[in-house]
Amino acid sequence: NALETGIREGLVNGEFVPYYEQQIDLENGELTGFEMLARWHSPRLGVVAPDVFIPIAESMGLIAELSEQLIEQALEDAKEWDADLTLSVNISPLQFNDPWFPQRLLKLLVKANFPPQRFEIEITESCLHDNVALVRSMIVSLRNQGIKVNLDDFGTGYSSFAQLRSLPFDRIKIDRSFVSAIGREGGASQIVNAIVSLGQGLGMPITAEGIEDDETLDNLRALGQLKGQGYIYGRPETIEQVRERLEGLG
Ligand code: G
Ligand code: G
Ligand code: G
Ligand code: MN
Ligand code: NA
Repeated sequence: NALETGIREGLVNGEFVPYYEQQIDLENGELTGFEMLARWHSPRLGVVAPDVFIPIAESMGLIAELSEQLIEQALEDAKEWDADLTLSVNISPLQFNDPWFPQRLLKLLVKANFPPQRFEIEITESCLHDNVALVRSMIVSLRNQGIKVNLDDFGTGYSSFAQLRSLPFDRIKIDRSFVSAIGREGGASQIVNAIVSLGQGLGMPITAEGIEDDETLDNLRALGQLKGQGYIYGRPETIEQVRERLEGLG
């Protein structure tokens, strides 16, 4: 399989590159940090999206190696940023369900001399299996190291309210399918509103993903104190573009 060979070679040749998407405090418009999004700069295929290569890397048993390579690069990048900016990374369920995952992550942070308090992971509802106690102990052990654990793509999976209540997430990210439907589909803003209330009740702040226009932004700002991200602030950028952006901010 040509893709599998390409991924193996890409790992050896350092072809996997972190891109960064801004995360914004919607109250004051200030940058709070970046979400790292993987891209593959394949010599044969050009820039390949993670939807294509992540599932293959997972099936090849290479996802942890790939992810850790990207995290190492991202930590070196993020060390140059202002000390109040966070780095957030997406974690595959296969990585998250490795009992050694918290220790592997900590090892990367120590090696890079990066403060765990500025580091966040994003896991999806597919990480939350029936063994709630096990998932909980995983989250607790990460948080005890200072790492924040955010629930990504909320609303698209099957996580129950019971799970949410017993799992100590730092933050909930509303899936962009709900955000982009605000102002277009009846009911979407009610759903987003309900998730915001849920987050307030659980003491979990909310990030809205996939904000593309001013109207959606205004609607979200009226709902409460949210963080947000999306194309309205720009596309995911290379580290060179991020550096220029940060220099522009002074
Ligand atoms: O960047 P883009 O919107 O194309 O990302 C598509 C999907 O790939 C998203 O669901 C995103 O969370 C996921 N993704 C991006 N980078 C990584 C990564 O480093 N690891 C994992 N597991 N998923 C990632
Ligand atoms: O209070 P609770 O039982 O949900 O806490 C679970 C674990 O998470 C505890 O071990 C505690 O130290 C840790 N924890 C509680 N609140 C925070 C927090 O705000 N940030 C971080 N990083 N960890 C926390
Ligand atoms: O699953 P996750 O939330 O990690 O996915 C992030 C993905 O969403 C990335 O591939 C990123 O490129 C994409 N994305 C980020 N902002 C927007 C947006 O405003 N609109 C759309 N359509 N996609 C976005
Ligand atoms: Mn994400
Ligand atoms: Na998402």
